[in-house]
Amino acid sequence: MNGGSPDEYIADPGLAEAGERRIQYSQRSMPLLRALAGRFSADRPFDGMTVAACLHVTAETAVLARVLRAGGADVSLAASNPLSTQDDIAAALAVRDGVAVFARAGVDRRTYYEHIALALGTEGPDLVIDDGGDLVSTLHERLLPPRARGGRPLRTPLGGCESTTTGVLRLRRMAAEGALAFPVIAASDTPVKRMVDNTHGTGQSVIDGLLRASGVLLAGKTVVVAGFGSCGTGIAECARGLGARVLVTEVDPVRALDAVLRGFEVRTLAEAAPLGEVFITATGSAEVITAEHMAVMRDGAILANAGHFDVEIDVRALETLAVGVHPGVRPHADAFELPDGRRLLLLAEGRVVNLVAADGHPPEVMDLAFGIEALALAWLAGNAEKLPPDVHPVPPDIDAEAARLVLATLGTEIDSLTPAQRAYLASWHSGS
Ligand code: RBV
Repeated sequence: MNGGSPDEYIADPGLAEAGERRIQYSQRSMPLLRALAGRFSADRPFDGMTVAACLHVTAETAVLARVLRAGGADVSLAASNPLSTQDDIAAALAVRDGVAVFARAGVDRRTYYEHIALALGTEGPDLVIDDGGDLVSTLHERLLPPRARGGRPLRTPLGGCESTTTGVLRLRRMAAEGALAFPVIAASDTPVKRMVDNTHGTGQSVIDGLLRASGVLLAGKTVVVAGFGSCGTGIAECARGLGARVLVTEVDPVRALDAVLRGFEVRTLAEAAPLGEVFITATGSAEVITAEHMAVMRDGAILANAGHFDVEIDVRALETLAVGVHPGVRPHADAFELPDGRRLLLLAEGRVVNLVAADGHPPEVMDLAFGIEALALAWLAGNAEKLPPDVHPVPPDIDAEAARLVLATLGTEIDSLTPAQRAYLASWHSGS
């Protein structure tokens, strides 16, 4: 769908073999996507279609790209974060699979957006799969002719899928303004994705990134988790599982109560700032940890962000406060020296720590998350024209189908309702 040679936009095509080994390794733990590859190569739901993806370029994403290819799609892929690309995986997809990959680890902001624009091709894709909303917003800017340049507008895609909560919130704001031009399915809102991906996937992989980057012992440490949504819950539980004392901060009274009832200490961030030894933001909001908090933090405090965008920790404030910076004290860890001699350690430049300092979610998690998205995209390929341009839930059958397929591969059987139970549940007559 694009004219560029695939090698031009990736770091090193020579890494393809190393990438292939890791893709194969992940694929072994992705039974749902393996089953879908078989189904899609028979049904070819995407025959003749182009799919533009903006996702973290990981081994699991590569398995998804192959499933889409098996279904007949022409696939292009840009990164959904400038630091999360795994260059060996980008090489394997570009060299071995004919996927048009525009992704290199460590690109600047301009190149990041150029790569997304390239992934959209010259005509525009039929379907999109996004993570955070950068591809969909870039695409919208190019649906109308850029008058100054006199360029040709892209055609409107049939539909798309959004992977993450931050992206869904952004799309809802677009839809509310009447700016969304095509239907998008909010994959991150399904119960299965929330449970498996947000809670368990984020919980484990954020701790993985924190440990790899800082090497800290969590047992006995005071860990502050800002935000107790489905991601923050998983992070708090995992940190507690490793023996940390976990303080939670929230703005939502229901979530705060949930945290209290699960045995966490709920504090304001101002209260928690001088107590915490590790801070992890997972709010999806901006300006959560600010100069005011940094001013009272303990020497050696570690700051990490798990949110999609790098806006939760005020990195600029930290740079301004610091009298000295020691970059790379460990991979993905920079120490900031404050005028009074305290040092604060910032991980992954304040970007999403589980994907920058670790490998992201484990394959078992992404199997379900991407399985749901692959099924949703195939459904859109046949049904998108019936949907108005808005944010739509994943059709409920898809969640159940994904769970059923995974249970089948595990050899786990479940009961079904008897006719008597079905009649009971359908009636309002019988009480006690
Ligand atoms: N995520 N992808 C991976 N291993 O490919 N790990 C995490 C991976 C996704 C996750 O599903 C969520 O939608 C998003 O990254 C957060 O940016």
